[in-house]
Amino acid sequence: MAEEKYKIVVFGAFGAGKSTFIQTLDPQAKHIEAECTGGSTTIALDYGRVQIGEKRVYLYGTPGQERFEFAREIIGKGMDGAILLVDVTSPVDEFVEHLSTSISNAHIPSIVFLNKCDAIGAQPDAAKMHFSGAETIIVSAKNRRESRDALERFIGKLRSHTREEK
Ligand SMILES: Nc1nc2c(ncn2[C@@H]2O[C@H](COP(=O)(O)OP(=O)(O)OP(=O)(O)O)[C@@H](O)[C@H]2O)c(=O)[nH]1
Ligand SMILES: [Mg+2]
Repeated sequence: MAEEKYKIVVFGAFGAGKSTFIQTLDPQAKHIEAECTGGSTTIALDYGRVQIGEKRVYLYGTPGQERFEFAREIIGKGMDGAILLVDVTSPVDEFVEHLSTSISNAHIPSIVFLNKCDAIGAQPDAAKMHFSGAETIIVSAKNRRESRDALERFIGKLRSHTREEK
């Protein structure tokens, strides 16, 4: 049986946990980053691969800083699905709204992962209400089992298709 391939792009604000999520799912994931106050930030992209049964999933993480809009547009080209990763330890702001609207306008399957649910001060219920029109899953990107289960649930909903090349 031919392998199915999916390009999935992870969107989210600065520090939402996109790189952590991809690294947790694929320890061999590649990441281009720069130092910033309090840690590091993605300046180009994250790239990881995950095998789910017959399905090969190519994960692309976008930079969360607002000024990298052009990078998000390029990385998003040809995606089969979009994940919006939301940090539930801080309120949903205008930028996250903007990402959510951009994903809706792309007319591709999408899902909201409510991240950092393990952290003190996490408010998943408030975030869940905010995205009441979308499917949401509670995760901690630091937890491999939770991250993988959430990804599997999303991939399972995507229309099955087979591609020669991506
Ligand atoms: N407690 C907790 N911390 C998390 C979780 N996911 C990520 N973090 C932390 O949040 C911080 C930012 O995580 P990153 O994965 O770098 O976030 P990012 O979305 O890639 O950030 P940018 O590339 O700058 O947009 C790091 O200190 C992570 O360890 C989580 O599920 N729980
Ligand atoms: Mg990052």
